[in-house]
Amino acid sequence: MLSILVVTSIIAALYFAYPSITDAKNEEKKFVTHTGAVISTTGEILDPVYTASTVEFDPMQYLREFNYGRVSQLPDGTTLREFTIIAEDDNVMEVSPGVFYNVWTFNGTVPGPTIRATEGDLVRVLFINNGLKSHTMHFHGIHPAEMDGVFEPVGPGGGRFTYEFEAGPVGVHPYHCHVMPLEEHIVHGLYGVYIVDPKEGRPAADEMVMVLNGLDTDFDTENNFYAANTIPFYYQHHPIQISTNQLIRVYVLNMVEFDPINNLHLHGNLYHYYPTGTDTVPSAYTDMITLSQTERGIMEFEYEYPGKYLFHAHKVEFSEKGWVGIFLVNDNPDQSQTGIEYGN
Ligand SMILES: [Cu+2]
Repeated sequence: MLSILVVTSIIAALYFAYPSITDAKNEEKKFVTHTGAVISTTGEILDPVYTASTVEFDPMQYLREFNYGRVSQLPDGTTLREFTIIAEDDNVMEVSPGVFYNVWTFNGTVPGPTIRATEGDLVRVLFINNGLKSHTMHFHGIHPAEMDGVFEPVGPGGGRFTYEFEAGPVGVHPYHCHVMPLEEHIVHGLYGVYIVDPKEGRPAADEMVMVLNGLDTDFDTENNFYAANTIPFYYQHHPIQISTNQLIRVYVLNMVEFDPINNLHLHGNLYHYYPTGTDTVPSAYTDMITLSQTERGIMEFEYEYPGKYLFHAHKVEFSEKGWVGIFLVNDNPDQSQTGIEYGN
């Protein structure tokens, strides 16, 4: 007993005499990129008590929220959609009870807003970098080289860049920061979904977005938490309410870094799957898809029987660390109801 007290006292004395021994803030982290280059980064830890703002994020609101931009018509009849996206990198969010994580955000959330346009529209994005580091917006899709968000870093403290391109091709695409070290800028949260609708539209459906992501809260280039839409276990404890005999359309994007693959299994049902959403004919009717980094697609399904159904990663480690949710299927009293209005 006495020896335990002595050892404890020595450790405590050392801590107060040499706090840097135990101060993780001073540890420099090294990333090995896919090219083999070694990049040093600070991996700094922000104290939430001294941080200006704490991010509030509601995964249920994010799920069905689509940003169509400020809409106007050009003289030639083209629809112009203007968006303002602001990057910040000094906020924290309580991602799990007691776990505060330095999130880097587009418009204050992880993921950033779901940007939506119709094929052929002119998309104009005013990007403002209010962070402490350089950032960009790199959209997947078709656009001129200078709009690719790779070779034009936008400086911190209010740097601006206007990205402008024609919306296309039809599908679901990611956008993300493309500043090195890329893994760091992505895992902290600088990504979102960009949907391009076909001109003729898609059938009416209850539409939602799921970004599959991971959180490396201890900067060791391994994820500690996994989720659909950032907050571990959120949709398990707050089931997504849907109706029987109603078409459900899920735009799914995998943004998990460090782990080579992610996957998505749906219980009690199968879905039609459209990889990247670029084709109008589904390539599979399945209950299981596997996705690598930034792979994405559209899932469509209807439930015939009411009740609770899980959806989750079938990579069990991921589901046990948060990537699991529930669809609560309610009896649809109105069998003629086919879903929310498309495109509003
Ligand atoms: Cu960045």
